[in-house]
Amino acid sequence: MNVKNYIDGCWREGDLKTVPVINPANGEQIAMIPLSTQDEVDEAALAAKRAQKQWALVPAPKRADYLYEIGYKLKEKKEYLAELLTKEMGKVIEEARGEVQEAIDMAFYMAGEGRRLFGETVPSELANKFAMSVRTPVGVAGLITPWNFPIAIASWKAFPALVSGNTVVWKPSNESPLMAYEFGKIFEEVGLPPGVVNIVFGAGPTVGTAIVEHPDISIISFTGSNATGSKVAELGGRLLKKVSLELGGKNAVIVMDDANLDLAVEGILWSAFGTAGQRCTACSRVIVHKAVKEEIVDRLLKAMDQLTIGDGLDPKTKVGPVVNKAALEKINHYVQIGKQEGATLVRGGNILADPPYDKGFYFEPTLFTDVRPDMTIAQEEIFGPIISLIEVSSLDEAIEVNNNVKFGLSSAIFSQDVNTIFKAQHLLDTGIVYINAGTTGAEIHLPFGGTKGTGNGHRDSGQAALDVYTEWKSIYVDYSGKLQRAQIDT
Ligand code: UN1
Repeated sequence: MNVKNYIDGCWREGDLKTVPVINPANGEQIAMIPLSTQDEVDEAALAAKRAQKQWALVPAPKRADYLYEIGYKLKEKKEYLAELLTKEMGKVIEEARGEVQEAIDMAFYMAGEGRRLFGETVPSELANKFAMSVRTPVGVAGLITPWNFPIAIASWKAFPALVSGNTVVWKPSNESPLMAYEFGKIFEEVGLPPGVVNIVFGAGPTVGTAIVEHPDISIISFTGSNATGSKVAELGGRLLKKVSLELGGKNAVIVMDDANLDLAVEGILWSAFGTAGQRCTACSRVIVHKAVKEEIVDRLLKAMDQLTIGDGLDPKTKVGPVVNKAALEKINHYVQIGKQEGATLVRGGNILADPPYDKGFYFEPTLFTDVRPDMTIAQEEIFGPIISLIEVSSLDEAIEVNNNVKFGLSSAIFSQDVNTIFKAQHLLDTGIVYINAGTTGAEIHLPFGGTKGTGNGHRDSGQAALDVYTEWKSIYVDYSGKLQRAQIDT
């Protein structure tokens, strides 16, 4: 597969350098993608800017009609897309289907917004004057999306941007660019006007930076690492752009002494080892009440022994590969740090291959116990199948440990006591809280995002996403026939 940029409604070949896309399950090359330059970003931004004027004039319900068509196409191609998604980033096929479904749901949900982009009417303080506020598009949206959810996260950003009248310049990740390529084909098939969505493939430092810096791109929406996110914030901030960031997590599952332990173990397993731990919502810490610690460790070990590791296309596989060699090495590095810091490695901890690790990037599901809350493995995002288990003596201590990290994306608590549950949902300081479920599994019609180092206050998904891609315009209509002045006594 030879992937091309999609700019102004055309597939652009150019004579750009190319890089391979590798299937992380077996090291095979599955496609080549171009490494674009500033020129391609300039062309895409120009096309997007030109198209935006017209697109904003299309009534929102008509813009939404394109999203319905995109949703139907995604549905039609669901199985094909899911398989390709597994091949490009490694997640197991069941999860890949779920991810494509997330994009389908988002298409229909945001299409519904086309008839519901509500503003407000507000009573004026003056007689014979009408006041209202309406949403207007920001302009051209620059979307920079990650490899771990290449179609879902793109849909969280592109669909609200489009329905509210923005056009898009999108840089997908080089690790999993094929969903973007397929998306481009769908945009073409449904007849989305040229320039409304432009897709530019390439390296972050070149293409990403060019998007963030481009004077015609007014809003940047980025999901990815904290290191890159703060660069995006700095650059975008200096240029006074609207910047929406979804960054890392250090999500915990709390297991209280009255928890349903079968359920808790299932929840931990799914959230820690699903997607090989490569979700920003993945469970990376288990904070367990001392009364049930031994029991939880025993049960987790038994359950971990049942996990089949392998190619995600095999329906028996429960844990697929991690995305690339660098990820393997990073995860391995954290395991070594955990051991050095004195945590007890009770299961896993190994790369399942020999150097140079180029035949599939597999890491054993890993469990550390005796982890102290201040250890590096309990503080930093690892993005791999590693659980750090921390013992506590009370709900208050569990909440404090949960909150005492720089991130604030997702948290979960297993308990059957109504007071514990209500206190926890109130005091856990993350943007997403689960009661009696793991830390993953956000639904598309609720706000998605986190507090503290996880972002900068914006949210993907749900109605909240519209706030990212629209500005409020306040409109006053004075029909008194005289000059009335607000705030001035007459
Ligand atoms: C992410 O890991 O970046 O809630 C997104 C979940 C998914 C989305 C995760 N629906 O785990």
